[in-house]
Amino acid sequence: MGTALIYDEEMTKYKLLWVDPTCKIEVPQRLTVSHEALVKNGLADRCVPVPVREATDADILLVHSEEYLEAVKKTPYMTLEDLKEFTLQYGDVYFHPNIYHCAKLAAGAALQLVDSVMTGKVRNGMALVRPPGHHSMRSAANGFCVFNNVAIAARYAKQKYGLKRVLIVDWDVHHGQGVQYCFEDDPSVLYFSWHRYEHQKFWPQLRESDYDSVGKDKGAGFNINVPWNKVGMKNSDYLSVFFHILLPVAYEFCPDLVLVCAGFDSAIGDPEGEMCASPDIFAHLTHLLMNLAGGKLCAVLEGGYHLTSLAQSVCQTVQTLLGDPAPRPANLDGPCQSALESLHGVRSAHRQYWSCLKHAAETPPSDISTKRIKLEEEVEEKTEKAGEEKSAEEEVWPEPPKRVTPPLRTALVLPNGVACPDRCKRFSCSDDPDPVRVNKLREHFLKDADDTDALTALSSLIALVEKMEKNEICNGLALVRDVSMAMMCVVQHAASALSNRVLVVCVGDAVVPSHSTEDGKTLLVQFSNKESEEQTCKYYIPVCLKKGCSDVSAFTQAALGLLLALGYEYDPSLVVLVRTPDSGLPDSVWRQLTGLLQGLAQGHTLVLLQEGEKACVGSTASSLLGDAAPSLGQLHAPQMEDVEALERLRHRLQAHWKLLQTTAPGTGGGDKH
Ligand code: Q9C
Ligand code: ZN
Repeated sequence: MGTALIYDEEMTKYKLLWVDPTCKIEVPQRLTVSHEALVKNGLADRCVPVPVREATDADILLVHSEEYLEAVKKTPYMTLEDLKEFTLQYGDVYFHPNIYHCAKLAAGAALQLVDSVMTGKVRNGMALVRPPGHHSMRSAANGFCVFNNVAIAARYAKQKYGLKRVLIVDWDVHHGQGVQYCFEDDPSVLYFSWHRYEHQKFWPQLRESDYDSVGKDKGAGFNINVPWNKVGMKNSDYLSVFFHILLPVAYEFCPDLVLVCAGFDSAIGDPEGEMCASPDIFAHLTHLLMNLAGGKLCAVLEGGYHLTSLAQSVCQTVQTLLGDPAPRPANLDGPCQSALESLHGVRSAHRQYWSCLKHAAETPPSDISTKRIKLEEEVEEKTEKAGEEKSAEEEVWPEPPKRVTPPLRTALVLPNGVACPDRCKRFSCSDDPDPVRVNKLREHFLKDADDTDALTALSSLIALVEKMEKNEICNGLALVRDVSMAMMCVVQHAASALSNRVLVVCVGDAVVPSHSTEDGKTLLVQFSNKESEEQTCKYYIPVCLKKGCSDVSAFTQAALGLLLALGYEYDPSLVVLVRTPDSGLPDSVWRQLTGLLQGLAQGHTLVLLQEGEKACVGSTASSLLGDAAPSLGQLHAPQMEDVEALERLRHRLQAHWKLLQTTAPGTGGGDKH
């Protein structure tokens, strides 16, 4: 199951024909540089090429009015003067004799992508298109957009394939107000957008881009706006919003298809966004969405105006869609104050609609609005001063390092008699065991010094970890007699290297090496139903859930809002994932967890399972190979006790772990409890 890439040079064949400073950034090279970068990095060749088509009138009318379509249809025949005049009735957009043709191709490209994914021709894909779409409205062009490509695709997908729920993630730095208006009262399409807002000072300066526009009537709760009230937002700010808003809600919503308004003006260097997130953050944003909807994800280009930044971001996105492990997420130092205020505002505005946010703190609306007025004045002063100096200096950032994918994806250490699944390699060091190591293992871990099977298994395990450290193997799975011993053994080995950090995730109540967390080289998170005394160590985190791991909603909430956030901030070089036979964790959740955790440590995940668990080898290996996990179904509200326990834990830990924060200190918005 591959990745579709849709691109057609024809969409480079229109441009601005007159002087207009607001439109001059939207150039044909946006598409050529993106495509050339994909070719240069060998990514285009690995994709399935899918041709564009023209969207039909019927397709376009799914979203736009007949009058508007008829008006746009006339533009190819207009003189320059007519085009200028026609353009004037809309905001921040330009027309060209060939733009109608390109706009039909852009919308058609989105539909071709939906068809390729929905018919199973590919798993996911990206369409590189111009003009973009998310600002265009039922009867108006706007913000460089003519037809609303993604909105049309969502309606088309619902109609043609009978989909019940579509998620639209708009990570472009502008608010896709056209998409919002289209689905405002529609609970079958969940629209999420973050955008530069600056308390309504930034284009398109709409009151309805704020977090309190949550959708209307039946659609209430299905429109999520995250306003950025400052420029300079970084990777931590973006990831915080994913961990504490988008992912919990998306998992609860359980979409049949994910569409991404993939604008890259939210990356560093972009003159419009003025944000500071690095291009490789898109590897993570993509990865984190890739296990929703059984992996059915369609990314459609929107904005992105710094040609180098844009091309890098497009490559990161496509390479991740292809299944290559994401680079280590560096410098996650927690969200800034302003991002926390937004996070808090969004979560409280949506707490009545989503059970995963029910526990979010309420904020008296008066608090925020007075704050807004005060801030507005500050912002005005600042932008005036900064304006002149800023435009001259160019932002610089290092080119994302080439993502080298290990020659072998998944290796398994299995006892004799257990078959190795397809596409994986059975791994053993039995031909060449290092005698020094064997002795060490015998001394430290084995009661019965002559247990050669156990010795071979542990030696193989260590050899496998070493291959992962050298990036010769991406990930692995071992069926072992004693998971506790294997865990201990791996942790001890890995921590012996100076720079290594190991994240150990234990699902179920095995004996864990909790004493190895003192030096910070191991972060241990254990899920079980065993109440344990309150921990004081930053690196040993027992998570106690009432029904252990059998409550899918509670576990998912903990995995997204707690474990992922901790894992990203810790930035391990290896993830060890352990499950005990009695954990109670359903297979679908296990596969989701395995998939999500591969965003860490460049995908270096080692799964340890107890010997008896042969039945899980196939599905676990499938997740390690990068296959999408099955959906969890729409999630219900977790038990109140669990929610409260998780909140208490998050609250206690957020002093040490900044990515766990969801409220700004000093906003009067402390959590309930
Ligand atoms: N600072 C998209 O990214 N406003 N459209 C320009 C000048 C227009 C952006 C204002 C921005 C439109 C798809
Ligand atoms: Zn944009």
